[in-house]
Amino acid sequence: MHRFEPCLNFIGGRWCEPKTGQYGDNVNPANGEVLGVWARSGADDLDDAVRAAREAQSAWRLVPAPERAKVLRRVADLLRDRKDEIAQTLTMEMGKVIEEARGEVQEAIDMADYMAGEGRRLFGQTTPSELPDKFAMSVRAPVGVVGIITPWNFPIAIASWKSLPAIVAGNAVVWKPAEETPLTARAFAEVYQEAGLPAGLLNVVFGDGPVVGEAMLSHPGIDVISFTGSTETGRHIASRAGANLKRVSLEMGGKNAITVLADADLDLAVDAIVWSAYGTSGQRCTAASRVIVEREVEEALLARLLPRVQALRVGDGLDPAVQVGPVIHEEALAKIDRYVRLGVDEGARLMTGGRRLTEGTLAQGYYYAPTVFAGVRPDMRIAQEEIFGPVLCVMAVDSFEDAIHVNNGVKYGLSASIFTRDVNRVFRAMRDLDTGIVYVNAGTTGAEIHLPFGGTKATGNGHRDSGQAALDVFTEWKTVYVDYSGRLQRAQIDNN
Ligand code: UN1
Repeated sequence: MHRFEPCLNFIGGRWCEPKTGQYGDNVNPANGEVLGVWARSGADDLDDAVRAAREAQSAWRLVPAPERAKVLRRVADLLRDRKDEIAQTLTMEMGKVIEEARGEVQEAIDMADYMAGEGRRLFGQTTPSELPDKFAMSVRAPVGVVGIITPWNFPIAIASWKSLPAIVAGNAVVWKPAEETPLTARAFAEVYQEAGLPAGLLNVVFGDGPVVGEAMLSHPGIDVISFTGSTETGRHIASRAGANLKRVSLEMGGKNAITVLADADLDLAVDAIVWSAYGTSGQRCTAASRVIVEREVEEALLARLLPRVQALRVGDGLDPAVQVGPVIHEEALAKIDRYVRLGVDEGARLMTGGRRLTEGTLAQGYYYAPTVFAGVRPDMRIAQEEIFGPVLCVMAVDSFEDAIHVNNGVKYGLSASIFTRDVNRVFRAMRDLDTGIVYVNAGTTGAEIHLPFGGTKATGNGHRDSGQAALDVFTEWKTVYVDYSGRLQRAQIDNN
């Protein structure tokens, strides 16, 4: 017997077994326990979900947005009631420490509150017409059915970023959650159900990326795909969905750096580095995996940083004393370790960590020691590629200009941070750092839900999650001209 009931698909308001009859295991990364199973669905299950979504959306688009928003308000309230319970489940299946899990559920609550407010905005634009007695405006129309594909590292926050704006804007959603975090997905779907979201507006199809995800990309009943995950998968999604003329919004990898200039408050910078590099065991797309430090303070920074990293308590995230949980699974552990070996081979100096932790009960889970490399050169692979684990590369530079150059010298462009007390450099950095998010005197993590979230270069494709910008993913601009002159007015006739 498993601790949890099987995670079934949620289609057309009903919980249903997958037509394949197959299931996959949900494993607790803290101790290897199989918590339960999830439906390993096939393309037929997806088909049912899309059909339910299309039907439900044809009525939902006619419901006034302030009425739609009432459901979101109840979603927020139910999430508030269940915050602890959902956070516990999230920690159990994903591994992040409990206070971060609570923070993540709070992110979803905030998004529900924020997007509920959007029900009374969804602002369009009115514009003067070139012609007399004519009115011109552009309004936001729903796109139809939105396919969302979400990762395991923020199983409820990212799902909330995508589903809530989609639904308030009048769309229906077909959601493929990550295989690793089905319980959190189910809990979120239950909240939607109990909040009174009409059947078919949120459908959950559990399954593997190559089966369910792939079927979403070519399904004619899905209008938009919103994806968060690896750049490799995102690239594939973009090309497949592009061939089918679907709009695609992609949030992908990062290789985020914290720059520490010589005039910085070093203690503050160290606090931020520890939090941004090792929070969520480094498994955030916004995690800091590089520190770019002006050479004259490198020694002083390392002297403060290393003891702090060594003192981090690693263990099961349900223990409130633990600061760093496990990584998601064995393959992640192996990948992180391969990068660490590579870093050593490339000539970087391993200062601390660099190994799997197997002491006592840690052996049953997937734990990696918080790791610091120093003497890293910007062209090393460990300084260029996303590791997605608790590994930090420290690089020394000789000037502010070099720091910006090194920050920008990677293929990704999500988040960047700079520590300095020089206001001129703050504004220069704001202008010249080429990422979608810039922090000044704060770490690279901690984006707030009412501002646009996303990145440049290989991190994104120009769209943004969160904030008002999210609405651009889930709506079409519809331009409307109303001529009240009572006669035919021909535009673009030049008779001067
Ligand atoms: C992610 O890692 O995919 O800014 C999202 C942050 C969080 C979101 C991270 N609010 O770190």
